[in-house]
Order: sequence, then C-alpha cells, then structure tokens
Amino acid sequence: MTTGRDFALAGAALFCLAWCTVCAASATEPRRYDGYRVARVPIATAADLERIEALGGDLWAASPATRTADVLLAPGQEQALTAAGFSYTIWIADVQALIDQERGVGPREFLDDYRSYDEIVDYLTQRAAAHPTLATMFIAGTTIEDRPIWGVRVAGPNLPEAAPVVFYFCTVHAREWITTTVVPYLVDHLLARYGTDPQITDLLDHVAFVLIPVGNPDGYEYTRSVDRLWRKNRRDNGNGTFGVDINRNWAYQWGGIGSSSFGSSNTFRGPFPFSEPETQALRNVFLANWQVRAMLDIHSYSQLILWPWGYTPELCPDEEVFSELGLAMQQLVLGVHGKFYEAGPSYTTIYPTTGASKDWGYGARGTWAFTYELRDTGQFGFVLPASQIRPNNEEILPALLFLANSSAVRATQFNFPEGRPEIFYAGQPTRLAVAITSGVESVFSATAAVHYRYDPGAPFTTLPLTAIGPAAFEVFLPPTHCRAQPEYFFTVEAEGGVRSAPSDAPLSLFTAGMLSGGVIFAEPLDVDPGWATEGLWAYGQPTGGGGTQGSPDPVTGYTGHHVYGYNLLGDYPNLMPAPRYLTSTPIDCRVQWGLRLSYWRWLGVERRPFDYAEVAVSNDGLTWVPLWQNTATVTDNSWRRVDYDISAVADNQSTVYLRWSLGPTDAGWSACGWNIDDIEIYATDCVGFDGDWNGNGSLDAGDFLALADCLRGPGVALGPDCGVFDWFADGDIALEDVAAFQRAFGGP
Ligand code: 0X9
Ligand code: ZN
Repeated sequence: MTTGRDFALAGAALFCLAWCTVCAASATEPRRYDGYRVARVPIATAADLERIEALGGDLWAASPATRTADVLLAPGQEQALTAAGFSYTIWIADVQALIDQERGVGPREFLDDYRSYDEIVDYLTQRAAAHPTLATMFIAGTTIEDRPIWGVRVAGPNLPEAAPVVFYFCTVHAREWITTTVVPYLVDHLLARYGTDPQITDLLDHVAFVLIPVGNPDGYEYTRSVDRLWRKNRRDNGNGTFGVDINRNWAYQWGGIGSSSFGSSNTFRGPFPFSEPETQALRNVFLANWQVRAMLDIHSYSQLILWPWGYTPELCPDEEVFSELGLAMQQLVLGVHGKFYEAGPSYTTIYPTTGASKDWGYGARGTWAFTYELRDTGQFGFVLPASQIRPNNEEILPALLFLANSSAVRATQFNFPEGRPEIFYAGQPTRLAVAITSGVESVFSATAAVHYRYDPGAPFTTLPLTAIGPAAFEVFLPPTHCRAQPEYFFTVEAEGGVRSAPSDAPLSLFTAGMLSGGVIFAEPLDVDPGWATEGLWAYGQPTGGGGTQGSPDPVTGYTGHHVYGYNLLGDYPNLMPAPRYLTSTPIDCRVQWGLRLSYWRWLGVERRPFDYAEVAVSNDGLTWVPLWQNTATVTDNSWRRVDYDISAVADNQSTVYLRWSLGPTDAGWSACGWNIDDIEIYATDCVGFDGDWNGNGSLDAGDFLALADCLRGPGVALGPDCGVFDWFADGDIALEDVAAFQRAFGGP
C-alpha cells in the first residue's frame, strides 16, 4: 500500500530542497541549518500532514488537539507551503541558532548535558559496576555500523527470574536528543535509592527494569557529527537514500497508513518488517523476556502519552486500562513542574502510524504499550536546551516508576472472592475458594494446588484445587482438631515458573484460628432419618390427637411438618409393660469437645413412678446414661427447646447414640407423649480433658511440647494458646504448672 507520504520524494525533487535525505552531507563538517525555520501550520485533517510532507517539508510534530503541524522549512520553502494553500506562523525563527545553543555551557554534571553514545554506555557501565547486585549491562544487538546496542537491567538482588519486567527504550529517532538522557537519569535514581528509599526498594523487589538508552546509536552519532536533525537509522537503502524509520519497521500492521515505501522518506518503513538490526534488537528483548508486562518507547517532542492503536482510530480492547494508566501518568508528570502531557490513543492524539513499536508490543505480545513524547511543545522542538534535561527527567520519573509499579501488580494473581477463612471449625472440612488470574503469561490451571499443615513443625500436605469456573477454584481441607494451627499456601505453575500466594510462600503462610465445631450434627426431621423405633414410635406429622391429661399433640412440627412422636394419632396407651425406644443411628463426634444436645419437644407424661419417659445418650449403644427423666408430670402445650450437657459421654467419640423412651405406663392417666423435632449436637469447647493440651484426643508427647513452648516464667506475657497451661491462673507459666501437668499425666 502507498500513501500520500510516498510523494515526499517527488515533492523534494520538485522543489529541489537542499536538506532532503537524498543529499548526503559531508562527513567532516556538520551540516548547517542556516536560514531554516520551523513553521506551525493549521491543518484540517490528518490527510493534510501527508500533503505537507509531499511538499518536502520535514514534519516535526502534529497535534490533532490544536489542529496544527510543525514543519521544518528550508530557506525559500515557505512559498511552496503558501502556494499549496496552507497558512503558518513561524515558530522557530533560526534553527541553526538553537543548534548552536543546545549544549550546556561550562562544566556540568554528567546528567545535565547531552553525551555521546560511548559516554552514555560508559556511564551506565560504571554505575552498574558499582552496584553489581542490582544492575547488569547487556547487548541487545548490533547496528548496521557495528555498534553494540547496549541495555541495562536493574532489579533487586533477590528478584526471581520470573518477576515482571518493564522494557523502556529511547532514542529510536536519532534527533530526539532529550530521550538519550532518560535512562542514565533513571538508572542513577534507582541505584542510588535501592536499600534506602523504601518505595524504590519495594519496586525493584517486585519488577525488573530492562532499559535501552539509545535504540538507534548509529543515527544518534550521526546527529552529533553530521546532521543534527537526522531521524532514521543509517541503512544504505541502495538507491542513494539512507535510513529506515525504526518506528515503522515493526511487524504489526506493517506497511500501511503513516509509513512510506520510499527510502527518502523520514517514515520509510524498510523493505520488510524487522528488516533492521535495531528493530530486531528491540524485538529480541521481548523474546528474551517473556515477562515484559509493559513497554515504553520514549520519543520527543510534543509532551504526549500515547497508547494503541496507531494504525486505526478504533479504540483498542484495553482502552479502559490504558486510559486509566495514561491519565494517572499525565497527573504525575503535571504534578512535578506543571507540564501538561496530552494523553490518548496514538492515531487520534498524534497521527496515524503503522509498523510502530507499541502496536506490536500490545497487538503481538499483549503487553501494555506506551509511547511518550517528551518536552517541549515546539518552542525548541528536537533542539531542547540542555538546561531542560534535568527538569524533563524529574517530571517524567514518577510516571516511569508508576508504570513499573502497575506492571508488577499485573503478574499472575490469586484472589479470594469469598475471603480467606479466619477460623476453621474443629472436626469439619474447611472450604477455600480462590480465583487465579493470569497476567500476560499463561497459567497451567491443572497444577493449581493448596499446601497445608495443621502443626507448625509438620511437612506440608498438597491437595489439587478443583476448577469450578473460569479462573475459579475450590478445595476442602480435611477436618482437624481444636488446637490445630492451620497454615497453608497456594501454588500454580505458570509460563515463567511457579507462582504462589502468599507470593513469597512458604516463607509467608496464610493462617487461621480454630474454633469448636459449633453445630456438628443437625437433624431437622424434614426427611425420615430411619431411626430405630419400637412400639408406637413413628416418623410423620402429628395430628393434634389425645390430651386425656394435659394438652393434646401438636398438629405440625416445630419446623416443617414432621416429627418423631410416640403415637402420632393421640395419647400413649396405659399399661405399657416396658420402655419403648426411639434410637438414633450413630453420630460421629470425634475431635469435638464440650458437646451438648438440644432439641425441641412437645411432651405430655404423668410423673414417675406412674409413667416413664427418658432421654439418654450412649457411646457404644449398650451403656446408656440418662440425660433427663420425668420426675414431675409434664404438660407441654407448646414447643420448647431443651438442652443437655452430653460431653461426659459423647466428647471425642466416634459412635454416639441418642435414645428417647416411653414406658412402662400404669393403668390410669395417659397423655400425648413425645413429640420431638430439630435435634442438634454442638461443640462448645476445644480442650477435651486435662493434659490433652493440643486437643488431639490423646495424651502424648505433643502435649508436652505444647506446654514446653509456653514455659516462659514470670513477667512474660502469655502466648496466644498458652492460657490453658496456666494451671494456677497466676498469669505466668512456670514449673509449678508443669508439675500439675505431670500429675494430669498420672505422674508423681
Ligand atoms: O512518528 C513517530 O514515530 C512518533 N512521533 S515522533 O515525532 N517522535 O517521530 C509517534 C509514534 C506514535 N507511536 C506509535 N504509534 N508507536
Ligand atoms: Zn520519535
């Protein structure tokens, strides 16, 4: 595809312009820009940019917001502009004068002047050598003129290989000198502050900076020695023209609008995507660092924060994220020296481009991708005086750090949509729900697991998580006892290695407290549980019958319709010869303590020794311990809740039975008998019996260790679980308490 920019060559030839790229400048004498001016041209649409370029003008900048373009005009070129129907105001009256004044005067700090490529690399190499645990120099590739494309990686010393990476690169366009100063400034800042500034330390402990100070060193050196306003690389295009625009040479939507197929054009896209070693080198940084979460291509000028797309005015799928980040960065920049950076999608905020870096970074790699255009807004343009280097870098620094910090957050994440349980209930499984969302790396969901232990010294047990939805998982940790100390963490394997929550697990772990199991058995009698019945015991709906003495039966359950009752149709009979039993199936009460039984009752029975009613509990189905007997006549005429301590029989037992009985009965007086509903057993305590301090149901060495842990002597605050050992309740745990403990063990 060709665009209006393809006419640049024709335009240049037509107006016989001295500055065009066809004409090679002398290698010894720097090219001069005497008589050159920069005009600000009102434009109607982006198509006007192509018309201006077709006239041979070097487009320096464009602003859809103000509908203007900045154009470098050779002496005499202004008439061509006017003839084409454009008006303009002169913005920079003497380009050569700016070039002459650009460099700093007098001795200056390294970071306060423009430096050669070698000086920049030497500076970074020395800074890296001074901080070998934080900074490493690397070579990303080699230019056409055989210069190494140097980069530096800055990261905390213990940052895992798989940690998120941000990739910032500068000076892809040779003349954008201000951008050569960014990486030295940033690296200096990071290295000087790691270990003292908590924010920088934390940042570098979570994200690595991969930085390329000059992406186009051939072009940059060319601007220093030959042509201050050179933009592209130094490719010999073979047809008398030089240079490919590295920012039109990327492989995403390459070859379309906003790029040129002519070697003479400042936006020459090259013969094919990634044809240039500089573009390849930048791409290779992505390929070598799959963890790149954000890329930032730093240019000048115009004060812009740009995000995808460049190739289409359509908003990219992540517009919401990009604008959130972009506007946040805009505010950060503004806050330092009050400079306003326009922020928006590239196509509509500057102009259409294809084959530019960030469309590839975002479109092909899925990273966050931004382009900055640094100072200024046209007063000096590319020829920004050295006095502005420091304020420029001061004001973009917080945005550079912000983007890195935001990128760290974008790593594979574990979330707890239902919260993490603060307590586990003894004897009951604990459900953990977790959402695992990937950043830009793939996550292998089948490897998601929880690792738990109930005793701080024990090895971890691993359980796989069960997928219950997209990115949603659950797992049930098995029941444990009341003195357990649950600790757990999650892992999942991802493209870049194992991710965990907490992120530094198992150094950090999630913990939970233990509570007694609460209600460990509930029988609402809404469905027939099939318990053993004798005589007239039955499961069903009571009928309101009976009531010879006291009150008749109810007509429904306490909750729901159904109950267990002795004679659902009315009173119990006289002259029952023996007790008739309702006996529950066995109930598992292991690792539960302080157990109580509650149920709702509607009972009518004459007092002993005329008629007999009883509720009893057993832990073997053979030996029964009565909980209640009818020492007085009972005439319930409404449902009432009763509640009994069954701990002596039921605590920590595997087969607990409940039994209700009626009978024998005498010859006179009968009543409605039992109606029973909503039976519950619940735990109220952790420690089952003296000495079983860890509550595992037996006296063993673990109990002694738990006590030893708490043995701190007078004047030291009790540990969280230690109160139980303070036998003498004197606020400290001392040898006298141990002696009591030994007695509990049956010792002296
Ligand atoms: O035209 C460019 O390459 C950039 N402007 S500059 O004046 N520095 O040349 C803008 C590039 C827009 N960004 C991307 N589409 N990546
Ligand atoms: Zn640029």
